[in-house]
Amino acid sequence: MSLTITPLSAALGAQIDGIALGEPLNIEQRDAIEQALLKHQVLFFRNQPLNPQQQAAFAANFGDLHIHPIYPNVPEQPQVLVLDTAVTDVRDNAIWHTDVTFLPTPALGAVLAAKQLPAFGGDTLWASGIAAFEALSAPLQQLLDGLTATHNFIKSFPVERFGSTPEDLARWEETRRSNPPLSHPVIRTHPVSGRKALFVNEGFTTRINELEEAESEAILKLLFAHATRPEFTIRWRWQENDVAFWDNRVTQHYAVDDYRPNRRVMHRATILGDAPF
Ligand SMILES: O=C(O)CCC(=O)C(=O)O
Ligand SMILES: [Fe+2]
Repeated sequence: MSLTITPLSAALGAQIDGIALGEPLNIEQRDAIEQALLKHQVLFFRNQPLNPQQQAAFAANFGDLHIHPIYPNVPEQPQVLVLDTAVTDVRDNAIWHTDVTFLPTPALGAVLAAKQLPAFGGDTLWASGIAAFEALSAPLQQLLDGLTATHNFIKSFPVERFGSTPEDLARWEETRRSNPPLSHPVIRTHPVSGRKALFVNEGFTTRINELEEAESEAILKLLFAHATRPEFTIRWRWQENDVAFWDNRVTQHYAVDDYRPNRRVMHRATILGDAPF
C-alpha cells in the first residue's frame, strides 16, 4: 500500500490515503507523515477505527504525549482525552484557538478521532498561521516580529463553566495556580521547517506586552480577524472514524457549535511540544 497525499486548499490541509493508522508505522511511513504535516499543517485520514491504545501509539510516533489538566480522559489510556458533549461542556472550543498556549511548551500537535457524530453540524476548521503571516504587509511583519504576547488559561476556561462542582473547582484552582499567565513570541518560527507563523490566538492571547493597552487591543483585534480569513482556513466535515492530525505550532482551529443538543464524541491524543521562539 502506498501513501497518497491530496492537498485540500491553498493554505493548509491534505487528505492522506493508503495507510492504516491502527498498525505500527514503519520508518518510511512515519517520515512521510511528518513531512506531509510540515507541508500541509493539518492531515485528514478516513476510515481509521482506532481504539484509545492505537490512537496513543500512533501519536507517540511524533513525541511524548500530554495529559490535559481539565478535560476527562479514557481511564485505561489517560493520554487520550474525551470530548463528549454528554459529559463535558465543549462550547469553549467554538473560538479560534491554538491548544494549550497557556503552557510554556504548548503542544506540538494533536490527533483527533471522530467517535460519534451528530446527524449534521460539528465541523472543525483550521487556519494556517504561516499563510496569515505571509499575507501581512512587510511593515506590519517587521513590527510584530520581536514582540511578545501574554497567554492566559482563564480566557478559555472560565470558572463559571469549569468549576461547577467542588471537585471541578479544586482542579480548576490548581490548574490556575500552576499555569500563571505567560508570554510567547507574536511571530513564531517553526522549529523544524523554519517557516514563520502568526502565533496569537483569540482563545488564550490577552495582550501584546510591548504595546500600550489600547494599541494592543486594536492590533490583536486586527490579527484575530486576519488570522482566520477564509483564505487561510480549511473546514472539515467529519465522518465517523475520521482522524485529523494537526501541527499546533503553526495553526489554530475552531470547533463549530451548531449541533446541540445532539451528542458528539471525539478522542484526542496531544503531543508535547517545545518552547516557541
Ligand atoms: O471537537 C473538535 O472538533 C475540536 C476540539 C478542540 O478544540 C480540540 O480537540 O483541541
Ligand atoms: Fe483545541
